[in-house]
Amino acid sequence: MAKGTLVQKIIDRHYVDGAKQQGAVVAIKIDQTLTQDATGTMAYLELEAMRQKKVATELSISYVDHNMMQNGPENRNDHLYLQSVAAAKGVKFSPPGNGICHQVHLERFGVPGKTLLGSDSHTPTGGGIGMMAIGAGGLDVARAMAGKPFRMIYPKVIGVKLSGKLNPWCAAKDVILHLLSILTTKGNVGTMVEYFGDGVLQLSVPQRATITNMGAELGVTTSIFPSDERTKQFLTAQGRGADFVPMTADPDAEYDRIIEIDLDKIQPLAACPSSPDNIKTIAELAGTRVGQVIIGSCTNSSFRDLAMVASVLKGRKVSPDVTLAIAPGSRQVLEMIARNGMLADMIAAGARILETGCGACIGQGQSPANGTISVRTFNRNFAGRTGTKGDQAYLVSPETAVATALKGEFCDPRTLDIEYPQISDPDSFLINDNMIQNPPENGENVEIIRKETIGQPPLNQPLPDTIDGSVIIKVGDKITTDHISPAGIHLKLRSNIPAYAKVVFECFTEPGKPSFAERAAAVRDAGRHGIIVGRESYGQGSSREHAAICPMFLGIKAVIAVAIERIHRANLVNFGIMPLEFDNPADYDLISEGDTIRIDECREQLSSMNGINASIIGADGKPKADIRLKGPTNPEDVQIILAGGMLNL
Ligand code: MIC
Ligand code: SF4
Repeated sequence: MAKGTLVQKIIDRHYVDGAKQQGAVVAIKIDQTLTQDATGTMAYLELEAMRQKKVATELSISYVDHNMMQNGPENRNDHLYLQSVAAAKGVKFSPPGNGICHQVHLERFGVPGKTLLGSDSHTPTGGGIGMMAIGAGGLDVARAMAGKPFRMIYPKVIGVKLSGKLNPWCAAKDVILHLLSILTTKGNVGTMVEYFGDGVLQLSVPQRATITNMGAELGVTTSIFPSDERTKQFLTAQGRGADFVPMTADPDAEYDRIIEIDLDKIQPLAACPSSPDNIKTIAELAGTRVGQVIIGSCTNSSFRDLAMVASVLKGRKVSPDVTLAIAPGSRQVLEMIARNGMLADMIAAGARILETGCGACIGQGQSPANGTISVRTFNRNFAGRTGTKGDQAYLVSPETAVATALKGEFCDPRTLDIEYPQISDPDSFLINDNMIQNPPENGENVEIIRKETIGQPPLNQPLPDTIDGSVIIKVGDKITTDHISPAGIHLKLRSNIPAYAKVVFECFTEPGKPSFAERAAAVRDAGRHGIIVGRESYGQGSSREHAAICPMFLGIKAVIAVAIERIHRANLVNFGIMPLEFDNPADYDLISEGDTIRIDECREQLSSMNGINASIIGADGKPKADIRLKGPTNPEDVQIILAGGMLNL
């Protein structure tokens, strides 16, 4: 299946080795890489550990967009390290203030038909311009920078056939929210989504990028649009017409599943707390009071989005009951709206203008008040991600957000007595790359700046032969990497693993009781091993490898779950933690926190790739049950785990 698809064509062109067979592991060449600061410091430390003199890709770029609060010296220390290591290794550098990696990459660097690997889960934004753009952990990106191919599951391809045209006030965001209501956030590992059909031409590149960006929430490997006339227009307007390559699927392309979406039928939607697939129509929510509206993030802060918002705000006033904050996605967008007066219209209406960057999306500021509703144009509303415990975050389109900001309550924008501002992409964007720093031809003598908060990635021990594992925590479905390694105020600890490890699973710490980190460290220091037990879709969300590195540092040897998400699974392997899945999902119920999981001859069992026998022993020392677990089924993963992680290899 999947013959003649865009996905297949790009994989064929980049094929290195492996079986071109669904579910098998295939290795592809990576043309471009991107990193951002919150995952980037570890990625470049890992690249240094590989003793790689210079990157081997066509283009590698390091963005600073996540940690920009600079509360304390840590963030700026990271920036200086990133800036200097980029120069030393032949990597371009996009400093704080230049914009969110995905938005800037789309505008200035993305090329149709190329492969892009990024240490951020929303790297598939590049699919909007026809790239095969994939999010991965920092170590995988470091390997790609070193010229190594990227290994992934040869995907199943879901074809999404678009027809018709969006009605006024109905947005690209509503299309992807609609798709999330169909496919949900779980069960899509090993799949790619490819858009085709007449409706595609109705969407501009930034609209397509909104859709592929939030494809990350489906848990698919990536999403992709064809490269067509609209792509050419966009690239030409970015002064990059020469980068255009037409790329479409064959007319008789075979998809594994086809989902048809009629754009005419799309209506304004919201993802309700606290999962991107908890979808309701805005009409259902209309009238509910709202305390905060934020417009921005890599999903919805293009020139089109903000120009539409400014046009609605012009001459009007934000409701006194809400705060409206707006964060432009890139300096290009900010400079354009500043020069054409739209920024002034936003300010005059009462909007608070935030720095260009991730900011509130990753819980850096703008936490909502307790018990109030926050409406955001972002892509994730995982519990607590706003920085407020018990938060109620809703994800909507910029159209719904601005209407809601004016009314102070959920408002279906179609009910506004305002003419819909039809914004088309400009014929030419304002091009100013003067912040991008190009590396010197030979960076060998560049001094790499390492202030005291820049640590080293910790090394693991080879996998022991007997696992005497204590179940440190048992969690339920859809545990995200935000649960495991929270960001927000802790984001500044990303370069300091011992400090960051202290907050692993912080959201589950009960007052007065020892934290996960304390319990795990006690087990580790007693010479035993730690185990995490999860259910469906464990490790959803971000690409942060810290959600593997910190548990590894705390002595975790295995994650046992019903299903583990793609990027997190790869990160576990890279740091020598066994990703194990229950042969019989019902066995999940047999395990309690504090039980012992014993795996004898673990190295041999893992190497057999034939399943693993384990026994559960209750906290009272009595055997409870014997169970079967599924381990990795490809030899490379097994070798990495046996060695105690990729860096040991
Ligand atoms: C996110 O949106 O969760 C992040 C922050 O961009 C992460 C990366 C990180 O944790 O640094 C992601 O999406 O991969
Ligand atoms: Fe930044 Fe949010 Fe996009 Fe992640 S999802 S890259 S935090 S804007």
